[in-house]
Amino acid sequence: MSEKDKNWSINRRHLLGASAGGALLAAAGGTGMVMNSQPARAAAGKHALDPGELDEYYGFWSSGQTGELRILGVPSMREFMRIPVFNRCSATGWGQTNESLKILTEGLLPETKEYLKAQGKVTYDNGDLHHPHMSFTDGTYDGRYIFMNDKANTRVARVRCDVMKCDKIIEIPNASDIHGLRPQKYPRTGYVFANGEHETPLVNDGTILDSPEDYVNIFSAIDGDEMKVAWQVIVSGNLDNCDCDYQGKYAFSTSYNSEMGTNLAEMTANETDHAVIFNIKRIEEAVATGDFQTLNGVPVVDGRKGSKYTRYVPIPNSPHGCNAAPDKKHIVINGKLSPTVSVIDVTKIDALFEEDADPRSCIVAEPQLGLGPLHTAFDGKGNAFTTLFLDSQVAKWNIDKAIEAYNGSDVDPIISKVDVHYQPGHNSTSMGETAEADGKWLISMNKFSKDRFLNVGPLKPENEQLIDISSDEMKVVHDGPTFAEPHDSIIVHRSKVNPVVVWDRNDPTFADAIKQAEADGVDIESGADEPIRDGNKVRVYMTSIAPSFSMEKFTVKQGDEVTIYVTNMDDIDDLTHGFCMANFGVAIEVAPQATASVTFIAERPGVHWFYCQWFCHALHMEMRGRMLVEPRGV
Ligand code: CUK
Ligand code: CUA
Repeated sequence: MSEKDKNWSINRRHLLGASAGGALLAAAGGTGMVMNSQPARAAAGKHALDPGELDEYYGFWSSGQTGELRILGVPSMREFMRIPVFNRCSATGWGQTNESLKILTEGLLPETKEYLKAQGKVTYDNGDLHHPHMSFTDGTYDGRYIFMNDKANTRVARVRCDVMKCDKIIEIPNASDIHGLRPQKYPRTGYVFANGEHETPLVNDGTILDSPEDYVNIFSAIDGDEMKVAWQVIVSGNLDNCDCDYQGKYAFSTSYNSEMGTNLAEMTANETDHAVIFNIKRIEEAVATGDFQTLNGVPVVDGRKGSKYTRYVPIPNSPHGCNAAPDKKHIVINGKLSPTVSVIDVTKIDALFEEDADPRSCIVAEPQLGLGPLHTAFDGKGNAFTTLFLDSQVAKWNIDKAIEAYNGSDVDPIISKVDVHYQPGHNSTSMGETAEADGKWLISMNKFSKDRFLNVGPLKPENEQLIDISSDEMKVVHDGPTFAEPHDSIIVHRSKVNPVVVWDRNDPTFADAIKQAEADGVDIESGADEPIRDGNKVRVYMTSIAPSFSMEKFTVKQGDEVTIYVTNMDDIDDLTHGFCMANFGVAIEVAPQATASVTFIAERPGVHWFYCQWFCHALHMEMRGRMLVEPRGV
C-alpha cells in the first residue's frame, strides 16, 4: 500500500465513524478507497457509498409513461424500490389483486367505467406520471403522503409513506390531462393543486367538437385528505406547471398556450404568454356564497380573464416550470422559449388583486440565463439553479443579485454554469422545494444520454446526473441511467420518512378480505382447510409461512370463479412471499403480515401448480401446491 493509499484508508475509517450518526455524509470531504482511482470525484462531496452504508436522502422519482413511482437513494443514486401506481406490475400483481383493483377502479368517473367496459377492461393499465410531491406541514415535508399526476388518463394518485404503496387514485372530472401538480405548503396539505393541460369543451360530450373558441382549461384543488376535488377554476389559456406560496394564499400556474391554439404555429404565435395566480381565499368565498356552477358534482368557478379570482401576469415566452423558493418570498417562472426566468414577489400580489393594478408589478427580476430555461431548484442560501434545455447546462444564479440587476445595477446574477449530458428538463435539490432546502445536492434530469453509456440499441436510457452544489463551482459527480421517463424527483431527508417494516394486520388495505373471511366463518390468520363454496364462486383461504402454504391442494370445478386469499403470517423483516398460479396469468406479492387476494375463472381443467414466486427460503422451490380443476360435466 502506498503512502497515499494509507492516508485514504485512514480517512475512510474516520469518515465511517463520523457518518454513523447519519447526517455528515455530504459535508465530509470526499475520500475513500472507492474514489481512489477517480481523482476528479475526490474533491466533491462524498456520494459513492460503500456496501452497507446508507444514503442521507430518499429520492422519489417519477417515471413518466412507465406510470410508476420509484425510490432511489441520494447521493448514491441506487434504485431501491418501484411503487406501481398507474401501471400494471407483473411482480406485485398491482392491477390484478382485488386490493389494487379497488384502488384503481373506485375513483373512476361513470363514463370512464362504461368506456373501459366496452374494451373488456375495468381500469386503465397505463399512465404518465410526471410530478411526485410529498405532503407538507408548515412549509416542509411531513412524511405522510406523496401525490402525483397522470397526464395520460387525467388522474391524481396518492402513495402512503408508511407502507410505500398507493392507496387512492381519483379521476379528475371536467379537466383534461392533468399535468402540473403541487401540494399546499402552508398551513398543511390540505389542497393538492392540479393543472388540466389540454383544452376541451367544458362538458366534453360531443355537443361541441371543432370549435376551439369554446374550449377551456381547468385548474383543480383536491382535498388531499379525502382525495376528492374541492373546487375547480375555469381559466383563460392552458395550464402547464404549478406551485403555491408559503403563506397559503396563492397558487400559480404557467400557461404556454395563452393563444388557445390547436397546432404548433398557433400555440407559439405570441411572444408573451402568462402565469395565472389563483386567489385561494376569494375562490373559497365564491364556493361558499354560490358563485359557481356544479359540474360532475364539483363547484366550478369562472376565473377567466377579468374575474376577481385570478390574475394573469404576462410572461415571455411559453413559460414551463413554476418553482417557489425556500425564502418563502419568490416564485420563479421559467421562460422556455425566452432565455429569461421571471421572478414573482409574493408580497406584491395582494396589491395585484386591487382594481386596475399593473399585472407585471409583481415581477421583481427577469434575469437572462441561457437558452431553454425549463425548471428551477434552490439551495436555501439565496441561490437558484435553472436547467437550460437547449444549452444543455444548469445555471446557478443569485436571486438578490437578479433583483438588483432588474433595478438597474450592472451586477451579473449568474454565478456559474455546468454542462450536463444532455438536455435537462427538471432538476431538484436536496429538500429544495421546502423551507428546509439544504444546498447539498442537485439532480439534473436529462432527457438524452447519447454516448454516456454502453449502447443498448435505438431506445436509450435517460441520464440523471448528481451535482455537488456545496460550493459555487458545481460539480457533476455521477451519471445515473434511468428507464422512461423520469420527469421530476424530490429529494427528502431521511429523517422525514419512517416506513414500517411489516404490515399492521389492521391495515385498511385488506379490511375487505378480513370481512369476507369473517362472513365465511374463517379465521384469515389460520386459513381454511377446504375451499368455501358459494354457488359457482369459490373462496380459498391460505396462509404462507416459509417455506409452505397452509394448503397443499384444493379442488374446484371448471368454470368456477375462484378467489385466493393469501395471508403472510411471517412477521420477519423482508420475508415477502408470492402466489403465482401457473398458466393462469396470476401472480401477486404478499409482504410480511399482509393479506392479498386475486380472483380468476378456473376455466382450465387439470392439475395446476401454484408456487411462491418471491424467493423466501432455502426451500422456496418447494413452496408450492396443486389446484385440481374437475372438468365440466363430471
Ligand atoms: S414537465 Cu417534464 S420536463 Cu411534465 Cu414537469 Cu418539465
Ligand atoms: Cu415463499 Cu418463496
